Amino acid sequence: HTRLQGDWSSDVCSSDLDAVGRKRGIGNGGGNDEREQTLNQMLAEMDGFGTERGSVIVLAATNRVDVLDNALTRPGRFDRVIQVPYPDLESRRQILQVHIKNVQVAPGVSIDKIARGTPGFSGAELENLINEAALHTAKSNRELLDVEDFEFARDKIILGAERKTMIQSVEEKKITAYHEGGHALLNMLLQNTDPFHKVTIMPRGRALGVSHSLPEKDRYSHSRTFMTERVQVALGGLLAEKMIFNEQTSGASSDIKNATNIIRQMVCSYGMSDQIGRAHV
Ligand code: NHX
Ligand code: ZN
Repeated sequence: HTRLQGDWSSDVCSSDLDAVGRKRGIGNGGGNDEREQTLNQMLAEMDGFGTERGSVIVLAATNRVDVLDNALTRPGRFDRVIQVPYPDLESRRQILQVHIKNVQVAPGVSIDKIARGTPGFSGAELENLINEAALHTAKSNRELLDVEDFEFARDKIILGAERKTMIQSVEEKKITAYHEGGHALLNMLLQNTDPFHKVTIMPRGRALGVSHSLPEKDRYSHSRTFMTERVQVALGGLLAEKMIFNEQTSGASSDIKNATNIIRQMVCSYGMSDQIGRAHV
């Protein structure tokens, strides 16, 4: 959020920079004079006009640098640009540590495990995770947030709400169970995968079931072996369906997409194909 301090008109003290600072003159609904005036004045003040030089400090934040007016991002306007990436493993630990002080957790709850299971979560999402876990605890009239509460909260945030009223036949549940079992087995059998975490056939959001692994550390590059094994795990669900039922279902679409994306990257971006670089027509 934007914090405008000093002599800046006192009624604008907190807003999103992308609301005020959106590119001018490209028909953002039209008749947005007030916003343009605000932006123009802000630009002028940032240049040091209209106030004593140096008395206006503009601190702003945005997730949409791409929509900001060019005049705002030009050199001389903001002196410092600080990128705030999604928190890495250690940062997630520290963020969780901060928010977890507000609740009481049961023995056995490992901040490290929660942090490992939440790659790509923002600080706000981590805070939300603890809130959702606390709600789950409160709903069952308990006081201490346990491991299961955190699992529940994470699954809800990643996959969506449980679909408790969804009626499935035993046969459908069996297909899902074998499908997830296929992922799980390959995850455990292969040597270079992230450690297996859990499977569930509780339908959530669009998913009938999922299989989870837990990364032990942040990865900044992936080996060919790791990527190949990821593809094998992704295809393990469909493989199990075929082996057990001699049949397949449409549900494997996200796995196929996933596997295809990894393979495409391996071939097209990382040169991990035997063919690349050779003369082949
Ligand atoms: C449907 N869902 O859409 C039903 C409800 C093969 C046992 N008719 O691979 O749930 O079939 O290992 C992101 C997340 C498509 C994108 C979930 C795109 C789910 C999930 C379809 C298990 N687990 N498939 C899986 C599954 C489905 C789907 C998604 C997605 C199934 C499979 C969904
Ligand atoms: Zn699957």
